[in-house]
Amino acid sequence: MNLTRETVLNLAEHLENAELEAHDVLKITDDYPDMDWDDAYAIQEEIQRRKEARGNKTVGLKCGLTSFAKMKQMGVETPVFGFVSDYMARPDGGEIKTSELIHPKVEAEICIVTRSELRGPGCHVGAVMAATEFVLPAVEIIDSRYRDFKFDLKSVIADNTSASRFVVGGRARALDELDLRTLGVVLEKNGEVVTMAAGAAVLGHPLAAVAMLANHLGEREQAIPAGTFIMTGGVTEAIAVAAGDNVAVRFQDLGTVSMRFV
Ligand code: OOG
Ligand code: MG
Repeated sequence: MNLTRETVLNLAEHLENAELEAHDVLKITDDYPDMDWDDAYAIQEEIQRRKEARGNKTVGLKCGLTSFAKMKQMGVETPVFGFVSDYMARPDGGEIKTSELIHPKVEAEICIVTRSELRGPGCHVGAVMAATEFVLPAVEIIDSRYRDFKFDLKSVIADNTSASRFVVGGRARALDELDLRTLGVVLEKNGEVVTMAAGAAVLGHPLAAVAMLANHLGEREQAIPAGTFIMTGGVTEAIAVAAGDNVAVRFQDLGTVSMRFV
């Protein structure tokens, strides 16, 4: 840790206010070039603590920058981890207000709910398979608080990996009914196919992202509890959306998740 506790608290407040008031800020590493990974996650943890103190429940964990398309789009090579809160959830087929957001983008994500605890180090895809209760589809709406969506890894970790809204689809399937590597995902905006991928785009297997998350938490002496909803990261590049756009993502074997931006 290179930042003082006071700076961590101030940066958490600064970034969370930008989220809640929907205005952009400059990336924090411009002013704090010496901040390290632990500082970045400490700022994110303080944002989580602030939300929980206000009564918002943490309802899931997210992996980000796990697909080659996303890494290429953002110019980074390392996955990042964050959380989602209850107030970020929107119903399938519902409306998403763009006035509450800065510059939203949508991502198609393969998600799981765990049935037993996962604890690193040494967590691997097999352990994640054994701990998976079911698989379900989701669309994440990311909204970096940084100007023009430009950031480096430490800045985006501190900003809770751009977490903003998410929509979970209604059809859950058992893992043994699916091949997550070949599971196809087609993203449509206003009735046109704009991008598509298969599950293997995420680190070769989406559950590898969950193993990385367990190992990341293990370094901090934390575990993924049983019953945790986990988003494994966008399978394609993120797609910018604006008021008036309709998005539908068709997941092979898992149904369609849709939403309208107003
Ligand atoms: C960071 C969050 C990325 C994903 O699924 O890759 C993410 C960003 O690109 O703003 O959630
Ligand atoms: Mg995402």
